[in-house]
Amino acid sequence: MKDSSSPAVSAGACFSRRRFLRETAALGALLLVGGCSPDVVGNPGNTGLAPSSGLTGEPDRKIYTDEFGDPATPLEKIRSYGNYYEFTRSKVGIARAAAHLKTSPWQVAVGGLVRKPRLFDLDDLRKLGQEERIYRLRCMEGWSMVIPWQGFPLHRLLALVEPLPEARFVRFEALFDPEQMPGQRPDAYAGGAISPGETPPDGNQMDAAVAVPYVWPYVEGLRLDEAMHDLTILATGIYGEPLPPENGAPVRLVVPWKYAFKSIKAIVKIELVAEMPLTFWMAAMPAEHGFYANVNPDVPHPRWSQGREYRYIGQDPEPVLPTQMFNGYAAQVSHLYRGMDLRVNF
Ligand SMILES: Nc1nc2c(c(=O)[nH]1)N[C@H]1C(S)=C(S)[C@@H](COP(=O)(O)O)O[C@H]1N2
Ligand SMILES: [Mo]
Repeated sequence: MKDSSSPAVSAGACFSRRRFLRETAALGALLLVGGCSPDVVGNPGNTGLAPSSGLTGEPDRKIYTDEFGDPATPLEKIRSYGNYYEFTRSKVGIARAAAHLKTSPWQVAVGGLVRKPRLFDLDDLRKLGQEERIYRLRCMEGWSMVIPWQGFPLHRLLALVEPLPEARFVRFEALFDPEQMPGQRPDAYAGGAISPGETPPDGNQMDAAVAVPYVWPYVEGLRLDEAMHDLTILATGIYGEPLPPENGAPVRLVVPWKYAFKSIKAIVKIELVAEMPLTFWMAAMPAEHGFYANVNPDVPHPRWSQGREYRYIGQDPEPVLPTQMFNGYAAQVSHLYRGMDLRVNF
């Protein structure tokens, strides 16, 4: 990754100073640190949700932070920057491109190696829960966000269909509908013709040199134990509102310790399988996308370092933070990979 400009670095330093102060704050003390982002109040040792201090001038506004006290990305930013190749290879303008996606009625077919295959409609899914989970989402390209999702743990759905003993992996499939999704049409990205919009923060133009023959639909996969982990959710909302089309409506996967391409949007099918599924990105660019895709600052991407990330919180410049092992969820998930070589299983 290219060196960031000095303003970005100093914003990052400011950011970590705030984190340091927060972590060393007296127990239970409400901490207000000016200078960096004055309207953000950290909440040490919290559940991700801080009560409003009343000092911001908006007494009842709910303040969202992750478990480190890092502020959530504003909804406008979450909606206006991302990846959704079914619509475009641009990282901006996805909201407009996806605005008319028909997300209701919708069904998710859950089957394969299960005792009780079943169709879930949106009501069935909503009944599985609307918990709030504030997670960091770290894209392989070197940017990240903090997103307050609503959803439910995937294990709740898997328990209902009763996986058979032979089931070792879970395969997810997104919607295939070229009429609605222009990126799925045969000529969509022919000849490397793309409309890049904005380049990733490190200046790399993803895919610019490659006319990749994408194989639709978008497919992702998890090992069964990863799928059963309580951090793994199916999300149906953001910031208390239904998921916007551009962020994967009506239902998407969120696996916070893995690079964000694992968090597949617009899911229509979930299958329990015996073999490791071939994912969309493994098929398209195998040298750059492994099956595991755990966030790991020590294993560089073939074209850039993964040691740092731009944290998008709507500041100019955005802060630069050190990327953490398993995206900061190591205590919860590292046991899943004990004894594995994470360079080989990238
Ligand atoms: N179906 C589908 N899911 C997808 C993608 C996609 O192109 N299609 N892109 C992935 C990538 S690379 C990223 S970074 C995240 C972006 O999610 P966001 O736009 O909600 O931030 O979605 C992931 N899920
Ligand atoms: Mo991504």
